[in-house]
Amino acid sequence: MKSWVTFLCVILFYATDASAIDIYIRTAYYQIATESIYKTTLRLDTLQDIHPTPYYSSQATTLPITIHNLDTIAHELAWNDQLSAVVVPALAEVTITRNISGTKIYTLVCQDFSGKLLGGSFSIISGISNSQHFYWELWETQANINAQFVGQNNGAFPYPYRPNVFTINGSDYPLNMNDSLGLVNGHVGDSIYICVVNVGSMPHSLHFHGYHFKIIHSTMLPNRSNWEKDSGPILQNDAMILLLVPDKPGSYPVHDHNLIANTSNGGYPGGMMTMLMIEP
Ligand SMILES: [Cu+2]
Repeated sequence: MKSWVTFLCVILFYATDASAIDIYIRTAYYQIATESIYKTTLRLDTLQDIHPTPYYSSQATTLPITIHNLDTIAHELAWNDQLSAVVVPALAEVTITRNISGTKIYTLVCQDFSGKLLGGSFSIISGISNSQHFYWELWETQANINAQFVGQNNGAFPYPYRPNVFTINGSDYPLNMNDSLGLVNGHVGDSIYICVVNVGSMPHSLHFHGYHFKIIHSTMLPNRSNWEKDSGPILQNDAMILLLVPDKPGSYPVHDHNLIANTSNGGYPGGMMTMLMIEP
């Protein structure tokens, strides 16, 4: 009997443990092509790395999330579909929960001045964990004033705002060609899910060459579900799931249709662009 109780306790412990996650907020300095910038990240590990780490949930659940703030200022976070926010004090942690269900993307976004301008976000994606999936976090910054946002609890949005660094998952084209999270690899006829999150300070508009995509989910524009398009806006704070089913092989670019965002410090082509690499 005693061993059965121990056994059940162990099972319960692991069942609870498996459905809780820890995320870590950090603001750090990175070199992207010719530019030096600061970026805020919310990652599933304590590494200093500019790449996002989306979490894929395989089942409907109530997910406890412990947010550890590694920065020396407080950060305020809110889900992009909710108004209420949570403050995580400097060098402290706070646990929140989120109900997860359906085919949907839930994105936590920094709301404090520093974290918002430095693009801090974290996504939980449900319903596609067993499918081919990719993730694009869109973020841009203005390198020559970017350091001024670090550690500021409040401030005025920069005017004029002239961003010159445009990134997908924290790197720009062609540096992002070895980003396995974002560079789409697949075959003709595959169902490829692409999650797109815009945590920049301007809308971005993606143009797919070669293929159409179907909008599976959009937080900000829910009435666009099932629209099939080759281009469309990704509004600020929106998180979308796009479905791509390639009808032919080929290597095709995807880029921001606002061509200023297709540059890296003024050089074209660069910035917010990646590739769809489709084999027969
Ligand atoms: Cu184009």
